Amino acid sequence: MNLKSYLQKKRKGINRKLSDILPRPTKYPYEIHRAMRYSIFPGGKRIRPILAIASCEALGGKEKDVIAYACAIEMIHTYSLIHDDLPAMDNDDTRRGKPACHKAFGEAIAILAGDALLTYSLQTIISANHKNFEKIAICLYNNSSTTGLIGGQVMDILSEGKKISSKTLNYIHKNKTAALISCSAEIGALSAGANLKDVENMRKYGINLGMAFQITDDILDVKGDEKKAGKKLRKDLSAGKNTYPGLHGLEKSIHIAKKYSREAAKIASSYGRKGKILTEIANFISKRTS
Ligand code: GRG
Repeated sequence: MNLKSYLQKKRKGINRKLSDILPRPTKYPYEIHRAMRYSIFPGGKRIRPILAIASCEALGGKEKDVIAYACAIEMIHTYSLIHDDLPAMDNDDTRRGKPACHKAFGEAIAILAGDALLTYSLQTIISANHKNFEKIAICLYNNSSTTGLIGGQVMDILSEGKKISSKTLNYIHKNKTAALISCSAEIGALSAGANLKDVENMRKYGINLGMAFQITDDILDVKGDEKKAGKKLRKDLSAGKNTYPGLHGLEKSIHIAKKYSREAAKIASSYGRKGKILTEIANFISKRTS
């Protein structure tokens, strides 16, 4: 199966499972369940849950072993997007091609929808009751907490409008973005019952992939569709955002993104045919255009 068909197929399965797990919009209190579903569907690229599945499959597991965890990761990712869009944080009006949750439901419900998705992620992990569920929970919440996603977000906010070192920018990118991507690949390995070496390899694969992903995201803001990029770049500059091209220049940023991408592909390709999809994802990540 080629990468495009693989991604499409996995996205469908993930959306089906998310819809099964999350409370129906007809369940009382309706507004919060509608807001959660509004932000989760139709969703974005679903790169994190797809990675969890691809890593599980590369290590001999099956989609059914990991799908619940993959959904829990997407819930955490979506909660972080809802909160990031709030006026107190990035103050974005749109997300995933439609009004941001706080624009559609108001700030209070948006905060609660983010909180509820975070809470549901834990319920989902516990209910799945996998033999490795404690390790999976520790991995997911370490990487989402102040030692991961939240830590990166805090440093990003505190660095706004300041000139920061490349060490600080790497800390932000590693924690805000690469941590959740890396733990997706790691959780895939844990769900497959992989050995310590393979779990560690998937963690390293994910860190490299996550860095390539975020630096490419920074680059796309500069290089992408001229109109959109111009608008976004102006917004980033006015908000004093710190980005790779801002600190290292465009050419060097492209070079570094490719380096991370190559390193991820090298790890994945050491798994031969089984690592094919992970290798293709790594090769694609720094070439993506959206
Ligand atoms: C509020 C705790 C907290 C964290 C917010 C996610 C986030 C941290 C900020 C959003 C802004 C941003 C550029 C984050 C970097 C990570 C990133 C590129 C998120 C977008 O991920 P995609 O492109 O989104 O995978 P989709 O919509 O495709 O799922």
